[in-house]
Amino acid sequence: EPEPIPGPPGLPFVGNVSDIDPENPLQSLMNLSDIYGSIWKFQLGGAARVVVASQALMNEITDETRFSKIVSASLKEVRNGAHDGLFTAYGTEEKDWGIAHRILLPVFGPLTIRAMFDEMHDIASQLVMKWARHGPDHIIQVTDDFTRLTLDTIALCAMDYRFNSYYSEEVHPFIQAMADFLKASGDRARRGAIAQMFYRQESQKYWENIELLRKTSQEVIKTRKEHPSDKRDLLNAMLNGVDPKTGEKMTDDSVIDNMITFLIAGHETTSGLLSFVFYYLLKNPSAYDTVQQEVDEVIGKNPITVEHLSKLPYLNAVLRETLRLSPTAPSIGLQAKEDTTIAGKYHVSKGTPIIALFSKIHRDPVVYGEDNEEFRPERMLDAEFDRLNKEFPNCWKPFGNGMRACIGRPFAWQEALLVTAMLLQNFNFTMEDPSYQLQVKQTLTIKPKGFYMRAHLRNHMS
Ligand code: MNH
Repeated sequence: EPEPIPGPPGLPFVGNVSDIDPENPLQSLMNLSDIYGSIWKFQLGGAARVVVASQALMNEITDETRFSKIVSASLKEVRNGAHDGLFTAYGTEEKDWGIAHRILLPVFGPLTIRAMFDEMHDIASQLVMKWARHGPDHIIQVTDDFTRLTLDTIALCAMDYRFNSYYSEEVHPFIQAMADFLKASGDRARRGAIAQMFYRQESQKYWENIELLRKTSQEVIKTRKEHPSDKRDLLNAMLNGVDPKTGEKMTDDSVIDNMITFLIAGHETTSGLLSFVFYYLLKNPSAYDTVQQEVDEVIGKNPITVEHLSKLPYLNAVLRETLRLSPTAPSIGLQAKEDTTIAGKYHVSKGTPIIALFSKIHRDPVVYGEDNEEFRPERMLDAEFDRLNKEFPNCWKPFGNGMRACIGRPFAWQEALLVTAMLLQNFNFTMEDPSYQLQVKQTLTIKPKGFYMRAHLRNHMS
């Protein structure tokens, strides 16, 4: 017999609106999971949502025959700008999703991503130069500089466009439009359609920003078509690739949708990852020493090459452990394809949004034990990582699930390995405020708030 899904009692009209802190919904969901357990539900705007917070239940809902991705309220707002680009497409049945997915999946394979190493290295070197020039007196705004890095990198690889973000305090109009568009998307989703009517000016700006993003992308395409190159970048792949199934190419509109998609999906998550990596390393000196030693042994004072990146198992584990504790895309939305029963006893109706809460799933004590809150990269070294994933399938899901999982994962991984290794090779870092306690800033993604550090060039010392 089905049992009711537990959850906080709500008010008849507003539901559980007072239980969720709009500034930090993630923390609210985590706190409520501590009270209500591995599956619970709440009401917002008259609609039920189910939260899943354990590995066992995550494992159940990763079954793509029973569950599929849902485009959440905020993703729907992003969809106004990115249409059925990969990230915001409704389903795998959408024609443009299928064509783009089949053309781009091999492009994001390890081999093609290796070909983008030089461009990634170019942008990463600029960051090293900037921090070297500024010296140890300069207080580094960690997330800001990593966001400049990841944006410039994805723009160079996807649009052949140099924003040169390090050189100016002013942001490029395209970047500003994108940032404002993303912020407005979140705000609009929270507000709902009726309240939205009171924000006419903001609304106008939102649509103007979308227009600017699409116009700029159109010009990039025009330029590349007028001056073809044989670069193995994302732009050429999108313009020239042929879908093996239908024989079709991506339309210009689909190229624009996905160019904007890559810029949106491809920078904040990686920037957040890099920021959290340095936060956790600085909070955990023994992990810091171990990873720096590895970099010194493998790369030493040599110029870093793409071959080095596969020889850094501890750094690899540091990235995994960082995304375990601070998954920068903190949750994904799923839905049952038909009315169903979860955990053998909870009824979930077709289409009800299910929030897979990574930050809880990744702390499941059944999987990660007593020290689940600790940053311990050793548990993420290949042998142990493989054992965990075998024994507890889907216990680590920061890149999402199945067909709709992150296509940019190898890109992000190469970039994060490269940047972290180069920075550790060149600098010793210190935390600006050693007593800093982690605070999280949440938009579509999460980042450490108010986290600053200093960079001391290493070759002065050896
Ligand atoms: Mn990425 C989807 C996490 C880097 C492009 N990404 C997803 C999803 C998660 C995710 C989770 C699934 C979303 C959902 O189910 O609604 N992504 C990450 C993380 C990083 C990341 C944690 C870095 C760390 N992503 C990148 C990069 C790019 C990218 C870099 C592009 C260069 N991601 C995508 C795209 C999708 C996606 C595109 C949508 C794929 C699809 O549905 O077909």
